Formats: sequence, C-alpha cells, structure tokens
Amino acid sequence: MRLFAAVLPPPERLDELGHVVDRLHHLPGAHGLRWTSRPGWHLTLAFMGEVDDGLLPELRVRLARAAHRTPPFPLRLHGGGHFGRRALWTGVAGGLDELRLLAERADAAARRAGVPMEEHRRYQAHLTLARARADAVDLHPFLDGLAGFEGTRWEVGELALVRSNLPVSGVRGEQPRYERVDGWPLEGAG
Ligand code: 2AM
Repeated sequence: MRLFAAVLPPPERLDELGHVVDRLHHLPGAHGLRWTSRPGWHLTLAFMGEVDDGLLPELRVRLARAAHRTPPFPLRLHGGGHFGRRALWTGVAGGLDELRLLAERADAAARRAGVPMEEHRRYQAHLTLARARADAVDLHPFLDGLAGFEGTRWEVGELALVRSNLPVSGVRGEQPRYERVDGWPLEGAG
C-alpha cells in the first residue's frame, strides 16, 4: 500500500484554515486551481510510496520507536508559500526544530525497515492547499490571502501513518483519499 508518515492537525485547527481557504476560493483564478480535499489535510513527515505488506510489522515497530523517543511540541499553521508556479500551501511555525527531528526520525525508521526511500531533500513543512492545472494561474493573490494567517497553536502529540488511496475512477482532477492507519504517541524518551 501507498504510505506516508504525517502530523494530522486537530479538526479545529483545520477549520480555522478552512475559513481562510473559503475566502481564497472567491479570488480570480481560483477555478484554475485544483483544491485539495479537506478531510485529507495533513503535514507530511516522510513519504514512503508503495510499501510491501511484508515490511509493515518492522515499519510499525520502528515508527513507534521514533515517536517514543521524540517529545511533544507546539505548532501552529502559519502563512502561505508555493513550490514553483504549481503548488500552493500553508506553512507552520513554532516547534520547527522538533518537527524536522520527527521527520528525520520517521524517514530513518522507514529506511531501516527496508522501505526504499527517495534521496533526502531539504525538509520543508507544508500543507498543500491547491495545485495549479497549468502555469497560467498567478498564485500571488492567494499568497497575499494567506500572508496574515496565524492559526491557534496546538500540541503535536502523535506520529501518524497514513495510507494514500489513489483515485481509480479516471475522473480528471479526482483527489486521493487519505486514511490514518495507525498512530503512536510522542513521548520524549530520548
Ligand atoms: P505534497 O502535498 O507536496 O504533494 C501524500 O502524497 C503526501 O506525501 C503529500 O503531502 C505529498 O506532498 C507527499 N509527498 C512527498 N513526496 C511525494 C512523492 N514523491 N509522491 C507523492 N507524494 C509525495
């Protein structure tokens, strides 16, 4: 199955973000963007891709250990950013060092469990809000709309394992469906 490790912000925090994103939907160009589905909003820590079922027991043990070692930390959704001209996202602020540490540990856990991980890229925490269908959409108005956004902080207390179910309908623009398959508490034991 297709898997990734993630932090799942609490529903109230996603509602705050949802109010801002509702306003973005009314901006010129909004129809040229494919908006991500809200029940699936997440902060990816480590993307694993297709994982053999045989690796799952070891992967779970190693992710549990990564969570056990890492302390809970505060985080809030914050501002906006983009990757090139195609992806629009909101970022995070607060315990960025702890978040990066958790991402590194999740990545290492997957590697040690035998998951062939992609090469390390610089970890850029983000929650993808929309992707442009073409380069033609000017993302600036959307970035302006996100610039002042400061979500309420929460305490990140769990490392989640999420399954990505890719659309099978063939309908253009249909979104993957994300499903939390497991989660481990952050315990800060070392
Ligand atoms: P994105 O939001 O920037 O696209 C599930 O696909 C999650 O894993 C998404 O948050 C996605 O980031 C992230 N991800 C990281 N690397 C990926 C890859 N090579 N393919 C698909 N998703 C990836």
